[in-house]
Amino acid sequence: TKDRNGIDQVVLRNPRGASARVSLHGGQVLSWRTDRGEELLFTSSKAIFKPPHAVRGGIPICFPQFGSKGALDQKHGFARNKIWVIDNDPPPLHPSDSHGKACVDLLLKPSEEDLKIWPHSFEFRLRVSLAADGYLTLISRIRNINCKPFSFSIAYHTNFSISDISYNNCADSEVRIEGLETLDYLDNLCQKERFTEQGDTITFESGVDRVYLRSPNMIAIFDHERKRTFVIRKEGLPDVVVWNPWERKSKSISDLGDEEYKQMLCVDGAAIEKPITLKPGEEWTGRLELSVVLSS
Ligand code: TA6
Repeated sequence: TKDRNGIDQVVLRNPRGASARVSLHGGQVLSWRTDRGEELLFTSSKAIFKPPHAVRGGIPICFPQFGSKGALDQKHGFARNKIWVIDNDPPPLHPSDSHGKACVDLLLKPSEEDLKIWPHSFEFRLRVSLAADGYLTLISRIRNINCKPFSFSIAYHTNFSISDISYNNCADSEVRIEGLETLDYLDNLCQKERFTEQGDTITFESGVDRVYLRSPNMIAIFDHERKRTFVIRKEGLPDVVVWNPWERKSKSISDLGDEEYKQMLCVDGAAIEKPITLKPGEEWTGRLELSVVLSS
């Protein structure tokens, strides 16, 4: 299918009726639905679907840099702003990564223009797959096809759709994250200073913009009100970004509605603190697997 700007999108469906929609704009997953048709990812009603704008919602891929820290002026790098292509002949992955799954393989290579601002030739292969049980998996393979090493950061900037996060005083509508307890984190709201998490779980009462370091490979987001638990499993992605802009910052983000921060929570599997270095010919693989448990 095509979006309203003529950009191709691929819809993955599993036999039970769960689905995922992937746009070639950014190689971005824009929708992930359960077999009951419930949308699990947040997309802003003000999202702009025209490159070079990045789409506010779903799972933008931040590459080759996260945030503004790095050689590029472009926040979060250029991968999310580019049109990717379908890779019809991807190098094989482990059979368990394809068997019984609906999947699409995408490819991003740097343009002449990209090479001027980031002079490193690479091939970024992304496989998005939807399994029979509704699990959504994103596997990134990044290869250095240059004659000198390069380093990069990466994040799957996942916008989860949640019930009202600002309501967390009421025990019934609590949104919380488990798996980040006792970890060190960098706080973007405090000059990237390093702190150690003290709480048992992470709950929300104001804006949060943090990079949790060296996290376990499984973390969970509990959404009490919606009776949903998202489970994030990851490999090769040691860090976890947690972001919610809250009320004041939302007003400064033009492609986010003033009240929409209540319905979103970004929790990213990422490799940020220690950039990944690839020698010529080397390839890195990072994997993110998302699932949801509905209890009702
Ligand atoms: O930590 C996440 C973050 O870097 C925040 O600072 C926030 O601005 C967010 O990403 C979204 O970035 P964007 O460029 O999409 O507005």
